[in-house]
Amino acid sequence: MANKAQTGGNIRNEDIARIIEAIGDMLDILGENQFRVRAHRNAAASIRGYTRPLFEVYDAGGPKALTAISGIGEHTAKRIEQLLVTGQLPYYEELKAKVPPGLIELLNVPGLGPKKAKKIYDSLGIKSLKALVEAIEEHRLESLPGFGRKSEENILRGIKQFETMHERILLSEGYPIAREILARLREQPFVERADTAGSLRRMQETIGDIDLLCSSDEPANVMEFFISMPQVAYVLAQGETKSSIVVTNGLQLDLRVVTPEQYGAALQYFTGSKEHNVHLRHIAKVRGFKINEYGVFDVETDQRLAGKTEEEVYAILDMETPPPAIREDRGEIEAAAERRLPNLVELADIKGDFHIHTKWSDGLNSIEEVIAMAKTLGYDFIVISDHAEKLRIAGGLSVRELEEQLEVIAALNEQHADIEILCGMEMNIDNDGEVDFGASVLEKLDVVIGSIHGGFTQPKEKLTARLLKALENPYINIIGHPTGRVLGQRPPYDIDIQAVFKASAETGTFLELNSYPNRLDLKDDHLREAKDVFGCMFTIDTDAHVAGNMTYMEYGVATAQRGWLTKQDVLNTYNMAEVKRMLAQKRP
Ligand code: DGT
Ligand code: CA
Ligand code: CA
Ligand code: ZN
Repeated sequence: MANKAQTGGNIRNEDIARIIEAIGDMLDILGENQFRVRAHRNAAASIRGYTRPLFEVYDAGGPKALTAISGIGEHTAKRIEQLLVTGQLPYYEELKAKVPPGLIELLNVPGLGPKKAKKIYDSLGIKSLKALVEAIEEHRLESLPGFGRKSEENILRGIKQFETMHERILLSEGYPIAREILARLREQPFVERADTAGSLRRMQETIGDIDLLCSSDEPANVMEFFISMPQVAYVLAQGETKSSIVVTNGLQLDLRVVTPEQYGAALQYFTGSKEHNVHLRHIAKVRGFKINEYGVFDVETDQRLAGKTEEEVYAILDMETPPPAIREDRGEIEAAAERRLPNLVELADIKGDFHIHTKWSDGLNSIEEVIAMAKTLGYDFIVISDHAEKLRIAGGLSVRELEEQLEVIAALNEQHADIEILCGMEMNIDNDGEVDFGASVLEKLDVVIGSIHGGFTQPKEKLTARLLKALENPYINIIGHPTGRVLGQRPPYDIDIQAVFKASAETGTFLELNSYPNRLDLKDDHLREAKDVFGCMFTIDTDAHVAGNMTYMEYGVATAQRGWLTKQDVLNTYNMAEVKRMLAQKRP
């Protein structure tokens, strides 16, 4: 049995991948065997794409379990083990000592490989990101052989990406702990009300920090409780009504305490967004009111008019209360004043999930385990949608394997009367817009997803043509993760998105809102445009490769809300008979 991962046990896959990748880069710089260099890069890519935390894999099965992950050999597994158990990797430290620190800093820039980094370092003596930005601004890189205006732009973009990647975290990295701490706060007798605020309450895809708010008549008790919670790693600041802590996974949380009388005004203010608040303040001013985190006041008499609840704050301005997810000053204030706020889709409306992988391809769980999870989520249906054979790296199914899966699913449907299991597949849209299987196979499936998994850097026309061709395929019901972005890692591919929306609406093809927290693709603004301008319809899918990640639906629904989607816009909210009827409409 493996040692329980201790010190380093909560290292994220992304951080492990970054270290393994850095090892490969340093080996490259040191002129080591290219085979070893590539092996490290492959392992890093594989870890990045792996959804289950490696520390869990390791806890369950030791280093041997790690080698089951593609790209991870025995050597790498041992190193990961070392990292997980001790939080240290001496081999990595050793390599770092051989490479100048300035060069290591340059290696952090996405898209700047070791060869180019070394050239910049050696020829121009640039030893930091700051110096690199300056050199680009002065166009000093252009003089280097193999560099030009274009590569300067690319490097600058890489630096920006690196910086934003480190300023903000994914919503999913902060949300669970915020919710956990909120629940603890609400249990305390001296806490009257407590909520999240800021970008986390608005469920923005990335957040700068975690804002919490509570009301109490005993602020000292609240502060004392907050800084003594077991999750606290250290206390950054402790005040009478505001404290900041860092929790064990490195995130910062701020808690403010206000009086019960002020709570609504404070919650409104600290929820933001800033743009929403600025607009609201303007409306208040026109009416002779002043609005701030303490309440709404009459400017002339200074009399306090509202502030105990958020509803009260909006009501005094003659408005309905807009749901936090849409408080971005993008029309919600007008809608609230005209009493035509959208009836946003909610998690409770979701009756199923259209995009789930199992161990038949690159998922981790069996179909039975997926069914069990679906039942705990209260679903009426699920779609098993594994990859097909052309996506070999994802263990895609051959026609024969698919036929076998169809039989297995039919048998499972016999056993489970309370849930319907649909057989779908995720087709890979190739460079010509063709997919793995033709009509004779696809017609056997209940649902077909078409997604792009490669060729991301092709010209706009080519990428768009691939998607348009797939949209015209009468068997493809859903376009998976339509823009291909991966937050902090990969920009969306360059497509004519409006042409895709138009074709989606015309062909009756649903657009996926992929709930995976680093995808959330389509994003909020795109959802709204696709709906309002083109009349598209959507599915909210998790693309879970681990049954536990089917709970990511919550992030998808939040993003749908941010895109102003209602129940009617989302296929997963319809009952099975309606879903089948709507899917059948595209079939020949
Ligand atoms: P973040 O943390 O960057 O993801 O974004 P937020 O929206 O959470 O911003 P944060 O944490 O700086 O402040 C929380 C809320 O407080 C913000 O959404 C609105 C409010 N707020 C902060 N600064 C200002 C300000 O200067 N004016 C107004 N009207 N509201 C502000
Ligand atoms: Ca914030
Ligand atoms: Ca804040
Ligand atoms: Zn998928």
